[in-house]
Amino acid sequence: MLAPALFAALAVAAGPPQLVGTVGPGFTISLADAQGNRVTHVDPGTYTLLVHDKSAEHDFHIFGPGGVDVVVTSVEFVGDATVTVTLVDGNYQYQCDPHVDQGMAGLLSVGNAQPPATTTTAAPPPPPKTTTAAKKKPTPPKKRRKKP
Ligand SMILES: [Cu+2]
Repeated sequence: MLAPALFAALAVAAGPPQLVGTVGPGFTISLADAQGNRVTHVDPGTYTLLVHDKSAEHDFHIFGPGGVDVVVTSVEFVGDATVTVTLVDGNYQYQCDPHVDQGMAGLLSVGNAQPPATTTTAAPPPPPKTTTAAKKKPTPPKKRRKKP
């Protein structure tokens, strides 16, 4: 039972470390390591970035310090694409350009950089449960005037 672990250890020793981006098929974008664990921070260095683009409606764009500004997969593209990126200290953002406003973006901090306090992927905490304030409604965006 020890042999598979040994082979795995040998396999990861070769080449630059890999990052794996996934975009689609829904309105989701993510970044993981080669083992599939979500990544929000890495050490500075050169990485192979493999992107699985599962939709013709999304792209995968990463940008940040050190001149990194790469559209790895275009909006129309569906499939896998690989680029090599050299990451330096700082914060990088990866996003789907057409759908940033819908939350299709994530942050990757590198080296000594601290990620900003806000995240785009975390859901807001649920409102406190109350039984008496249930009738309170937010103000409607536009007022309607009734004409007699
Ligand atoms: Cu998109």
